[in-house]
Amino acid sequence: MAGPSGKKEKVAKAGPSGGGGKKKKDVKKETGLGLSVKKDENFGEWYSEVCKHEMIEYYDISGCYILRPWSMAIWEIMQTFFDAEIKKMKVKNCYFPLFVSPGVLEKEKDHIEGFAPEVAWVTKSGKSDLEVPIAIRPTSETVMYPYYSKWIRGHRDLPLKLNQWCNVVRWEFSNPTPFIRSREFLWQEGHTAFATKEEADKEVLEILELYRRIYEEYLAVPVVKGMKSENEKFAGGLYTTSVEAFIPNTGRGVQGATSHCLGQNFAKMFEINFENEKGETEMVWQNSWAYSTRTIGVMIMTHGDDKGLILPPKVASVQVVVIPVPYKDANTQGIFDACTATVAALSEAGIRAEEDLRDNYSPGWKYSNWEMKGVPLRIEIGPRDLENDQVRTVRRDNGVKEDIPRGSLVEHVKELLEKIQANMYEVAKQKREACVEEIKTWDEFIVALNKKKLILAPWCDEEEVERDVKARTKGETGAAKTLCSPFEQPELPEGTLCFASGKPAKKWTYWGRSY
Ligand code: 87F
Repeated sequence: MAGPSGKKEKVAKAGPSGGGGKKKKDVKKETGLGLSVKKDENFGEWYSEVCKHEMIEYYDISGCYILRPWSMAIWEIMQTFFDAEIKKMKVKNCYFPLFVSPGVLEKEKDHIEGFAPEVAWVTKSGKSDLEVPIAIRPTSETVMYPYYSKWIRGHRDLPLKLNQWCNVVRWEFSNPTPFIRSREFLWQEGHTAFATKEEADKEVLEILELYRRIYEEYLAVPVVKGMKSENEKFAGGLYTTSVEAFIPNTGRGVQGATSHCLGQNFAKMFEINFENEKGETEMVWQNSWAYSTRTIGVMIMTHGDDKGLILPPKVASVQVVVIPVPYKDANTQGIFDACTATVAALSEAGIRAEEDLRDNYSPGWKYSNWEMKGVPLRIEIGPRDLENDQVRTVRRDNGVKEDIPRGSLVEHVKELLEKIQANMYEVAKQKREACVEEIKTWDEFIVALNKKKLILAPWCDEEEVERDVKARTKGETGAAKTLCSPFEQPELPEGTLCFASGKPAKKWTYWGRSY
């Protein structure tokens, strides 16, 4: 693949209006710029190509990916937001070791059972076998909770609210996908302990709201907040809440983040007890919650188009790219200076702006390159703009061009970035809404499933029935399962029956295939 490291062109052959040099087609032929597949035609290939445009690099171990600065910057922006929010909730950061001794892992045997094949082990140091193999954390319950037991003694030690930002390893075997399913990924895991269930319940929803905000306010991805079914909840916990996204192109749901109430299960296992005000011994109530770099994959899938990535302004490390459009013997230095001054003015106002003054690429090449990388707003400055004391803005989300006076540059750009952020969310939401189908019967369910719909169905909420639906829909593309029961429930008229069992329905639940 030829990126900027591929063939290079001579400088600038653009028209004075900043039309962008050579025709797009020619640029593509000469430099290999542009994607080779369309999002609608081969989604998998499209996704992988888009990711390679500086978000990730493939690695020589299957399922492992290099996060390049372009994606790491997005992670850091989300991290800054979330970290500040949990600190307001009095959560403290800490760091526990990467390695887990087999003893404690065993302790959680019942819950780990299904996960066991995914646990990676260190068995050697140099050429000699370790006396006892050591597991690599797939999650840190068993790493942390023995110390919770040690640190929590009385009611004054509660609540204990810890979080860690770290990597985890899960040796998955189903098809790895950058960000969405990788064998090592970055996340935060919060683990909290309370004296009462009420406090725990309240925190579960506070954290879930932060996850919704990451998706909707930062990544411009609409999500549904809801409750996981008994089959789909974290087996070690009491109940699991999640935010669920949906990818229209593949018709798959994707679990965006989870916030669990663990109840007292782990307290029992790890003997995490405290003495209450009356001097009686009680078990703590625990929660755990996490979101991971999967968020970035969901964002890419949601917004990208046939030109490449589209980054929401709030998470873009470069929000505005400024490109000079020199023309023949026009005042090239003046144009370059105007670009530098524009970046300086934007940066001064807290907007993340960068100029692209490279002299070995044409403006047209640069346009395509920054479009591919998803920069939300492009500013072009050519001779005519200089004359008129204006700049040209081009939106990445809808291609709309506008000439704005340099005098009101900052206000205009701020407003445009806000509009882009809002529009990206609205467009994504409309696309998702167009996929939602409310059904009542099994036949309708199957038709909707084959049409890649996000299915909202009345359900009896029985584990056996969900297992049955899975079995009946098993096929090449994976079985259908529940995604969540939305907290916002449509009205369920008296006498409504479950679409799958014919028993009285208890709630509306989202169903679909999923990642
Ligand atoms: C894979 C291998 C071993 C998921 C695993 O969601 C264990 C596990 O326990 C495992 N995959 N899980 C569930 C993780 C639950 C929970 N942990 C803390 C979270 C949030 C953060």
